[in-house]
Amino acid sequence: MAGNKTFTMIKPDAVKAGHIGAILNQICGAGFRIVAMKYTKLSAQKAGEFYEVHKERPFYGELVEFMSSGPIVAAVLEKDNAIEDFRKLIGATNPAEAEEGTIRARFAKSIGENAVHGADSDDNALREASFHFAGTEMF
Ligand code: 3AN
Repeated sequence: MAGNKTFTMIKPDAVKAGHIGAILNQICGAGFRIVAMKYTKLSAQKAGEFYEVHKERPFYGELVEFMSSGPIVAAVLEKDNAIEDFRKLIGATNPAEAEEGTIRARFAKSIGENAVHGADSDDNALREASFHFAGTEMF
């Protein structure tokens, strides 16, 4: 899936606030095709595994607790230059610094509760997609 796919999650804060439809609309309107999608909830253990790369960071515990606090939407998306274009579409990690009109500027509350996740490399997109989806669930 190198090059043209990315992985995203609509996080518990945005789901709780009722923004699933608006966020998916913005993603599809920006030219991304949905390859796989699931409405699910991570256990604390699964969230811990997903964010294992951040294990040493001071916010790891808070991140795991938040990401397992409610349902999420997980999805694999396809578009040319997917990783970079999706990162641009969602905006900076801290919504206060996110460019106007980006998903985080529109829907995120704080650096911790920032509405959406976007994979930051082809390798991570592949790892994250396989974490959530079997090959038979991607189309
Ligand atoms: P991004 O999601 O923009 O790639 P990362 O990889 O630096 O950002 O951080 C992963 C996730 O960890 C972020 N999406 C956010 O939910 C959380 N996070 C990052 N920095 C902080 C922080 N200073 N305090 C609390 N949570 C944070």
